Amino acid sequence: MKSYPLLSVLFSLFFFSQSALAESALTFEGAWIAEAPPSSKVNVAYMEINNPGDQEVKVVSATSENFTRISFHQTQQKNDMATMQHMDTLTIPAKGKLVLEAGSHHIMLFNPVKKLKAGDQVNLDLKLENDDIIKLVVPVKNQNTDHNSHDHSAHMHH
Ligand SMILES: [Cu+2]
Repeated sequence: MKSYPLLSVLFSLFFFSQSALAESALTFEGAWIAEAPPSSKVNVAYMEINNPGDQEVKVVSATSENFTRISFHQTQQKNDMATMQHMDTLTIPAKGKLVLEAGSHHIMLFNPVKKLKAGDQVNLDLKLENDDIIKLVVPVKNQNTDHNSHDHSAHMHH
């Protein structure tokens, strides 16, 4: 092995901390992933994203080593049916926040490599429009009975 890979890691770490300092970074509160029923092949992540900056910020994609695919959804109530709409980005308004919660915006995590249980921690990387990567460690928690009304396993996905 040459030293190149290590150097590039160090370089990107340096770059990441530089850009985090240079810009008004997003802050994340109360991030959690809901433990899914035994038969379910999806998990859902919730959090509050605050944007103290004076520019709108877009999260364009998310990745995790524990899931083969991640997308952004918004639940909408149509008549008596909750349907999920695919969102290309999570957009956090300038000096504002985006709340990801049951019945609203959420992050949909497909095909867990390892079945998650309450107490587990999941690495989740969010990529911004400017190519910055935000690395989150998100705890897995028991789903409240409230959230059972939004049963993702029953939904069709596009
Ligand atoms: Cu969804």
